[in-house]
Amino acid sequence: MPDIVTVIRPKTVTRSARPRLYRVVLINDDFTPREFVCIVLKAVFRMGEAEARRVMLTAHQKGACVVAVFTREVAETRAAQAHAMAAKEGHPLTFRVEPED
Ligand code: NFA
Repeated sequence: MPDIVTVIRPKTVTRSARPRLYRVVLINDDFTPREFVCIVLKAVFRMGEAEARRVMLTAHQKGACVVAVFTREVAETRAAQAHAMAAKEGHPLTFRVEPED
């Protein structure tokens, strides 16, 4: 005879209407080729050539540039994909993920 298992489910699950958002920030370095940075931005963040170039150049000149804003899981996944793509080619390219206030 199987045991009888009673599962108590909450009638409502309270979830924040607006989940916290996180910025993916491109960090400048002295080694990763500019063109490769653009390739990664286009592949992982679905940017066009002009947008990728603008973001790459801003990071190059200012030290960092916001790439996009996502929920936490998406932001961390994209940053990891972009970093993996660079690491595979031996480039030190890095991204930071930070919460928006
Ligand atoms: N500073 C790098 C170079 O001069 C280009 C770069 C831009 C790297 C943005 C990382 C982020 N080759």
